[in-house]
Amino acid sequence: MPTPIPAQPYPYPLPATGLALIIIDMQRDFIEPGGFGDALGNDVSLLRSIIPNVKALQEAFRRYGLPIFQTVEGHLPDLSDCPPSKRDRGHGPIKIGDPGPMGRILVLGEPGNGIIPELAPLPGEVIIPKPGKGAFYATDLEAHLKAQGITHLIITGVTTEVCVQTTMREANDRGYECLLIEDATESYFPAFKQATLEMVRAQNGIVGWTGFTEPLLSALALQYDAPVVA
Ligand code: TIU
Repeated sequence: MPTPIPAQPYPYPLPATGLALIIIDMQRDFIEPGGFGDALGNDVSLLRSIIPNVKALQEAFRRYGLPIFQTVEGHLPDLSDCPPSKRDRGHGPIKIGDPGPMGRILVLGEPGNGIIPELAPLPGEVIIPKPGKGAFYATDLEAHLKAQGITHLIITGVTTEVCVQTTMREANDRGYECLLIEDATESYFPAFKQATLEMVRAQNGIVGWTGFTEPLLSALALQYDAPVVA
């Protein structure tokens, strides 16, 4: 039986099985100075506030043996998976593939492409490299989810209106029940974050649900912490 947990537009049915945590693009490129986010002209310090909540969710999912999928946005060194339109967009002085303070901008395997140390995956945890904004486009995420019988996704990460929203819409169209965690997702643009939250839950949850970290942690503890038998 699913456990209903507080969410908008109505309680989210936390399932007994089939749940996974998705952490989108918590990589140095977007969160630290000198990366892609910075090159696009953004104040990257705005994204740091969610790190403790994403970490708390990551630790809870680890504790309960539930799957965690982290993504990183990045391209092959020869940029064969980067459309010229994406490289040219932004008209900034530094483009994808150019050298930067954390290695080549948005190239897989470069220091800037690494997940921030606070959220570093453990050996064996899945990292999905993705060339697009959505985590389903040109990746094997869906194959992983199907292989593990996942039906419900807890969605976190950055940035809310770009890679997070695109991923949530892709997941929703594929039939996944998605809960976006308000205080575990962030944007360079507070108004865009707010608009995304409202768009997701409008029309009785046209794209899914929005909720907060703490009620989810409490529900997970109730559901998965084994009762102590005297
Ligand atoms: N620029 C921006 O807000 N985001 C991205 O380019 N990628 C992600 O959202 N990960």
